[in-house]
Amino acid sequence: MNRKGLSEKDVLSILDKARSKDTSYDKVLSAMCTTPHPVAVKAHMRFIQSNLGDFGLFQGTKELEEKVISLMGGLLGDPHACGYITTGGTESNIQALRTARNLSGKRRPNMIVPSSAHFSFDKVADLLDIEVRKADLDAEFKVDIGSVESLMDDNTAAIVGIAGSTEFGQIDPIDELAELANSHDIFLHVDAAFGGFVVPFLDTKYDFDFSVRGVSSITSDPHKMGLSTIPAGGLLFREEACLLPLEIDTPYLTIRKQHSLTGTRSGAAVAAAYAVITHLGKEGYKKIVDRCMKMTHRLVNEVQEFGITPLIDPVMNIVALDVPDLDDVRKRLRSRGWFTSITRSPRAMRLVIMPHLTEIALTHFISDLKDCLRD
Ligand code: 0PR
Repeated sequence: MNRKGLSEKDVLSILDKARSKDTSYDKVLSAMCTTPHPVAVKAHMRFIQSNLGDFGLFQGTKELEEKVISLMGGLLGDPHACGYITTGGTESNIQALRTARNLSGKRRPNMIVPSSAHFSFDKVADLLDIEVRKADLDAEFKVDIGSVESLMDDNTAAIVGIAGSTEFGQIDPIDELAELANSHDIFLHVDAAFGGFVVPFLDTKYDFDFSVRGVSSITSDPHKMGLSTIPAGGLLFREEACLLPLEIDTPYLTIRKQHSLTGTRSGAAVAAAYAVITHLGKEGYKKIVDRCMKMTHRLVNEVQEFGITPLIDPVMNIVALDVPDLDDVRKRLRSRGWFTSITRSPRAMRLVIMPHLTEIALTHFISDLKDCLRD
């Protein structure tokens, strides 16, 4: 550490230099985060000192958190859902499975996840010592119910379904998973980290949330399509009893008990989530999702004109395109500034059409993709 402090001007100039190396979102088609809504940024700055790790000191922020959970619960089929604002999808998935494992009482627990599950479930398996069993997908990349059933046994503590898979944007048949979970009295967790702020606003209706009997918990992240600031994930449970296995005594804080994985945690992210959710309302989110879906369909229609097809008709604003010479084409696109991503199996070009993408940028991308196929 330097002995004498630098002037504020010098520090800010170092920061600006570092920031200039960061990518602006203009040409990013690989991210699931986006530029936060301005109202979220304002709210975040107002609560920058707030620490929900000791929420007895921050009662106002705690009330906002309860309201956010209730608003998100309402959007996900149960305004009486309980839970808390996490650091993101990974923490929510860890905590949901921790609850499931502890409630099950199994000594050698396993969980069944679709093979399309996010890598956070591999972290869950390692951290919580739960065996992870990956179920096959059907031709449309939804989890195959027969495969889930064949992997279940007496040690199965939880089944996981995804509403908005990271790679394909697909929605698993949550109602069928719920039937399995109900008939075997097993915990069912739905990972809607991405889909939580998309699926409720699609024109097609899906049964994926607490309205399905048997769904025990849901991950849904304000810092993805919720347009809130990072770090804001959501973990929601249908029943208060699900919070008990997470409870830890905190004798020397202003509160007696804590359910969160982290100790100190951002009240700013909670205020930001509250601000953007109440400011946009259902109509605001619907407009954003409609715009992303319109651009997604436009992308698919226009690339089909030069022979590129999607692996499935897009369900949400994530597209997997079957592109020949995938690695070379991606490299060429990268040299033109574009960030694309891939699906693992089958390998395809994965594109996420986030709110930061403009129609003009999309026009350029489609034209660059066409050129890069020929280069
Ligand atoms: N569940 C699903 C379905 C996800 O897609 C993700 C993240 C998670 C859980 C984990 O969420 P957190 O990253 O909030 O813990 N999906 C993206 C990914 O890891 C996140 C992402 C965001 C990737 C921005 C790139 C990026 O630039 O692939």
